[in-house]
Amino acid sequence: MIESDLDLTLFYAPTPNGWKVTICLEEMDLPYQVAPFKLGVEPPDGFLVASPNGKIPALVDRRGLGGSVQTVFESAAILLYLAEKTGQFVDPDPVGRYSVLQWLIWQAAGLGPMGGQHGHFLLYAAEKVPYAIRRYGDEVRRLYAVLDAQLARTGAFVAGENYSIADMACFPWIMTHKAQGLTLDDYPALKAWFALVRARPAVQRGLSAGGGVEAMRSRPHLTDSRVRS
Ligand SMILES: N[C@@H](CCC(=O)N[C@@H](CS)C(=O)NCC(=O)O)C(=O)O
Repeated sequence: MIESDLDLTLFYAPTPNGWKVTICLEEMDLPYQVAPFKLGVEPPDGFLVASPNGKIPALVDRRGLGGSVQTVFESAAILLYLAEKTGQFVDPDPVGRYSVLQWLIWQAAGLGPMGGQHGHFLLYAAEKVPYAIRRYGDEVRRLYAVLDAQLARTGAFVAGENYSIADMACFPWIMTHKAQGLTLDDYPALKAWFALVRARPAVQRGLSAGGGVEAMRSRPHLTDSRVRS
């Protein structure tokens, strides 16, 4: 395990699933260190213990539940873990809590994977597969419309009137809209929410964790969130 005086270590790469967690850590004002993970390269020490699925993000909390080391993988589980640890960004009452949980899981099971597949077939697949581009594209557009309607209903944030971990989960996947060939002009409530969330200082700090995308890709190194480059 990586030696540091910090309790929280995040195995991280600058991707939408990674940003969900750095945004959350910044919103909660929790000090953490970023253990860079270069996608497609030999994983760093301790990574597969924290993340048996072999994907980032994964969190190690040296002072976890009951005071012992806790590892958490899957970005939505990490957000929930941090929300419960700090008592922030998830409503304490059951109605509000389930609103947050539904939208958090909706993001993890729908918006994220469908956006990922659409991005892959649209931008990266060596072979152009029109059926796959159409299938995943249609589903991403449907999901954007679902989120737009929800935001029009709440008039504020994803799960209701309060900013929550559900917003932190959705935001990085809406950030990819241009790469997905979408315009937010088609989704007015989503567009307004996106501008509001993007302007949050903690969101900006979360997006530049580890020194930002360029630094992380060219010379990834262990980074302490208390020391900003
Ligand atoms: N459902 C997972 C998805 C994690 C995931 O797909 N991570 C990607 C980066 S965004 C990854 O680690 N890719 C590296 C690989 O597949 O080797 C989560 O939300 O944490």
